[in-house]
Amino acid sequence: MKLKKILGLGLSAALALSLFACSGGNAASSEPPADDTPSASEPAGNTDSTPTPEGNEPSGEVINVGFAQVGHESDWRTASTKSAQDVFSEANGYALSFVDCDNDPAAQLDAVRSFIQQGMDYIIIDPIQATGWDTVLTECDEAGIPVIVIDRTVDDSDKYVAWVGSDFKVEGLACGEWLKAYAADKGITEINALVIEGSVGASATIGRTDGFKEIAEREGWNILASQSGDFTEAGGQEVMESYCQSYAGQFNVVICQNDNEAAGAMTAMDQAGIKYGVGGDVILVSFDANRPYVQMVCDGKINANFECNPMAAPTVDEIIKALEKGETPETEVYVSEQWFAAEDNVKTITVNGQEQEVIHVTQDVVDARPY
Ligand code: GZL
Repeated sequence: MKLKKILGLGLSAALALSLFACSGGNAASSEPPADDTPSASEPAGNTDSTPTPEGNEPSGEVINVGFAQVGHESDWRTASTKSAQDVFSEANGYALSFVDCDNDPAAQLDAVRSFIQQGMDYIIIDPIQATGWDTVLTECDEAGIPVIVIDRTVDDSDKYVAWVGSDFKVEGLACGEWLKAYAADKGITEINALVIEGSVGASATIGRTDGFKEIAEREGWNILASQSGDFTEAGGQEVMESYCQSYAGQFNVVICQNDNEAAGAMTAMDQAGIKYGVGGDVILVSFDANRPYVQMVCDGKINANFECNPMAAPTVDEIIKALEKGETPETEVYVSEQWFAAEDNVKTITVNGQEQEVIHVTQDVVDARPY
């Protein structure tokens, strides 16, 4: 198995220029990953040390990819991992080295360094935390191994060739705008919210927290507490149990920053005899919109769910295949996401000047969910 090296400086400089040129468009592209991902029958990229010049077909040799995944903390993560394993398959011309970093930032850095040692052709990272990356990404750059970041963001280094993921602040803003419209329609004049945040230091947590807080401050809502449930069901239950003790009778909204925390929060509120969801005393909101939780929206247990699309791998495949052919790929791609609600009283919301439909969840909507 011949492992490819791409000239570090030459490639980085060229890609840095393309990154600069492409990053002018900050507007989120809501285009879903293109569905023209090369089919399994198309040859893999070349394996020599420079990108293929125009016109030369890739050699068809295997592309070696190392993927340092956050962990296995949530349904969302499972979907993200499955998408990567489906796309970076032997049939698609890849040899995937996958490391589940178990939510441990140090283990994730070790995984990336092991990929460098193994001489991977490409390294994919979903960063557990947004900072602490520049040293190891410099090592990747010096080794001439292009890095592609997916999902969460790296906020303290630009030494990667592309990023594919979500605008987490938009997700938080959408949650706030929906809640404003929903409360107005229901005649709710006071919002006393409890927030169960995701993992500390994760860009998903930072963005969703900042977005919701911005609307809460604009609308004069009270955020009674905001603690991390670490994106897990156990974490969500533990925080909600504490909230039920400390804020009994004081809250009418619970914001869970992912579905698994919402599952834990529901268990805690059931145990405390608190009625949530449609017709309940507490409005329950979640993020991710994995199918089982969109079903809960349909069933009225969750009032609204803001999708975070885990299917970045098909777009990463396109980026790698473009690089293999010496083309300049998209270097910043936002995955498309939808907003779901149990009732149809809020038809659309507008975030950053962009109006988007709020999908009223019926069983057909649930059945059509891809993950
Ligand atoms: C967000 C992703 C988050 C999900 C959680 O893009 O990183 O991590 O919202 C997952 O479910 O644990």
